[in-house]
Amino acid sequence: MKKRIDSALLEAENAKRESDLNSDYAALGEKLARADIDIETITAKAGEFQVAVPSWGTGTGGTRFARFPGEGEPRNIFEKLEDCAVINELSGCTDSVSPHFPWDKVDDFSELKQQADEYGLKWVSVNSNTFQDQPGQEHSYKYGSLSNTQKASRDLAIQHNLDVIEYGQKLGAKSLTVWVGDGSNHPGQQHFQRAFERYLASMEEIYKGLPDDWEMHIEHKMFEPAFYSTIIQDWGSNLLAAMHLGPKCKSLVDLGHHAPNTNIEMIVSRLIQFKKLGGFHFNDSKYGDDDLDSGSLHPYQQFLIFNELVDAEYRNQEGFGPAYMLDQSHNVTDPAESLINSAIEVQRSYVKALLVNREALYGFQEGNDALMASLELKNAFNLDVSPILAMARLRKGSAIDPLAVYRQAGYRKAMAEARPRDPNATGSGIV
Ligand code: PSV
Ligand code: MN
Ligand code: MN
Repeated sequence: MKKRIDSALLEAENAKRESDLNSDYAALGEKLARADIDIETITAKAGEFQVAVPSWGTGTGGTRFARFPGEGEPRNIFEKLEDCAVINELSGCTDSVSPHFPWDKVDDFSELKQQADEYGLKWVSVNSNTFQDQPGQEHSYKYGSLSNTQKASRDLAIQHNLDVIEYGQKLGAKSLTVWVGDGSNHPGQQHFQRAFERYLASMEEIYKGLPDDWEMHIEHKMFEPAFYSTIIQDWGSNLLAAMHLGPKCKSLVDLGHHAPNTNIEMIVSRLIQFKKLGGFHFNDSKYGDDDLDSGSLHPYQQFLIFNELVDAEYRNQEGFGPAYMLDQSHNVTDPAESLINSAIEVQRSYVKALLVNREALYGFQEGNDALMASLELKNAFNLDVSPILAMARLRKGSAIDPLAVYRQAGYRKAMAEARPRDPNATGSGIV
């Protein structure tokens, strides 16, 4: 497999840390063994865990006020893929990429697929973009796309989604994620029911174009860019649409798309129960769709979500198999560093959730022992599983300390030279 980080450097950095890791791992293994948990089983599962990287996350995001790009940022999808390869090489848990069209401009899909294959990267969900007009676009999305009152705009948005499915097929992807910015800013501006009917009719056309082995994922979002109402404002509308459309359509949960304090883990449980959980966009937030690094503010919430996911896995819940992905906007960090760190934080939540004694928890729940039930979760959350994560990385040839290797490699500096900044470049993910 083609590498972008010097293997000699990676091995030397790992060698410096290996003996400390072995001691920490042995100590944690002993501790877990006292609770009848086999550390090797957990480490093997950690090694299997993967979360996809969004192509747009590899560049500085920006806000609606400004964008402050860093040196050496990728200028096209091929360079974004290069950064995704680095992120995966070091973290060992991001073996797939999710592209966004037409932000990602591709002339030759086979060339792009070949580059991904060489890096051992897969393509997962493809994302359509009908939340902004493209230069020269004939029928605007200013008043909505799939739910626009004007048929010509709706048709354009439908056709774009069908095109995106075709691009995805060329790359070997298996799902389409649809998020639209449709909504209204003024009470009375939009007839709620008619707008939703138009949206559903448009989505039916896209659904018809899905290949047999594909899924379609709908992303709900409470507000922004529309600030009074949004067509798929929450998981309720999302689920209604997914149920209306059929079994290949499922709901996607982006953590930042809910009101603060929403019990997201319970939404996740409901979607699991009705076989409608399509996937996740992980990120963290304090106020709205802040798109901050995963687990940077609410690691316990992220753990509680994984508690539901691992529970479904444990119970062999039928129809369960969500796609995991990051969806973040990096404004003050090196995007590659944030993505490495965030992927590991998501993996950390998964591993901690594996430590919960499910049968004990069910017993506390049945016996209405609220305190012991909550401690069963809290004790798992409080355990530092870093040695497991580091060991999983070491065993697959990734870095014990990914950020240290990234910085030692001087990757960003090298890219600043290799990728002189295009003064006309626009944002690679400003939403
Ligand atoms: C919308 O806020 C969103 O979360 C959707 O996933 C978009 O595709 C993505 O952000 C674009 O940045
Ligand atoms: Mn998202
Ligand atoms: Mn978002």
